[in-house]
Amino acid sequence: MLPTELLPVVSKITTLIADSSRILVAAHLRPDGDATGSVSGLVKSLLKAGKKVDTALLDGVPERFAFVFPPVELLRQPVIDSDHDLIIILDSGDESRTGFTFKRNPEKTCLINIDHHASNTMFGDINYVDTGASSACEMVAALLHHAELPFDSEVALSLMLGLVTDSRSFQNEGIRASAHLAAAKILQTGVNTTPILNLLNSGKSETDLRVQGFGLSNFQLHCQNRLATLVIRQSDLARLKASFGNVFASGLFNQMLSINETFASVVIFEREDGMSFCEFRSRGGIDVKEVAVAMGGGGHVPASGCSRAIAVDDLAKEAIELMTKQVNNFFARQENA
Ligand SMILES: [Mn+2]
Repeated sequence: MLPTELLPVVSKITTLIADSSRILVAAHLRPDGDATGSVSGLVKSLLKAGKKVDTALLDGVPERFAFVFPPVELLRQPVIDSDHDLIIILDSGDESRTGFTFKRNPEKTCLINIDHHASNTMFGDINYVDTGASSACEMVAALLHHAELPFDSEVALSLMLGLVTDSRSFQNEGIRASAHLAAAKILQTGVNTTPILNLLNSGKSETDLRVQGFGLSNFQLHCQNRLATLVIRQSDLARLKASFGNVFASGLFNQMLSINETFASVVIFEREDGMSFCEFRSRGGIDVKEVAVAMGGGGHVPASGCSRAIAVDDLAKEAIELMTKQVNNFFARQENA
């Protein structure tokens, strides 16, 4: 389940967990299925192993993922004075993505970074970073398996959530056998995956679908249809009686790539407080992370994002310009190769 070159680091983490009694587990702001699943899966396993565990998610657990979360109280204060033996940060390319400031004595408290983002800054004392992994959940599954930590159907439910959401149901390009081996390990526990299937297949609200309809009627194509772009302003959301969260839940980010000629997309949208967001997606190897990083964000080669406190139309102009260049350069290189 684990690439051979990662065995030493995972063995090191195994020893550190065995030698620790108080562990803090955290993940990124606006937790997605993978952040929620990896945190809750690891926390459940560590609790079952008899560890004292603190769980930190600054934005809390999204309602729709709450069914995987154990009944623990979350730490939500922005500055955490940590005297834990270990801090484990999951699914975060950088420590700042957690939204927390961890005050720790590095002599006493070791920081472990477990992540699969290509933009990871290796911010941990120990970095278990596997950019070929489908999800942080796949990596936690490999760790629990290797460390022989508790891995029952409750742990499995959490890990399945991030495995299927981050891999888009195993449809991502370059998905490895290890993702399927993690799924096998999860299913071997006898976990009932019906709640996850319901979430994937019937998890949208009426408003999510109205926002999806708006997006499908208003996207634009550029670069000989290779690039799809969509801007959703607060005025559009107000007319649909929708909010910022409905854009994430609409499925639009990936749907732009279902056009057979389209290889990259960007959706630019606005939150109630004026913060503006971009979500980039691609297929065929176009690197959208480069664009996201240039705009102050991060992520993966095929899926990245950024957010800035500027007007949505200004962010859209910049994003569309940079994406146009990225797509044109990619195809120019292909044609010259
Ligand atoms: Mn992830």
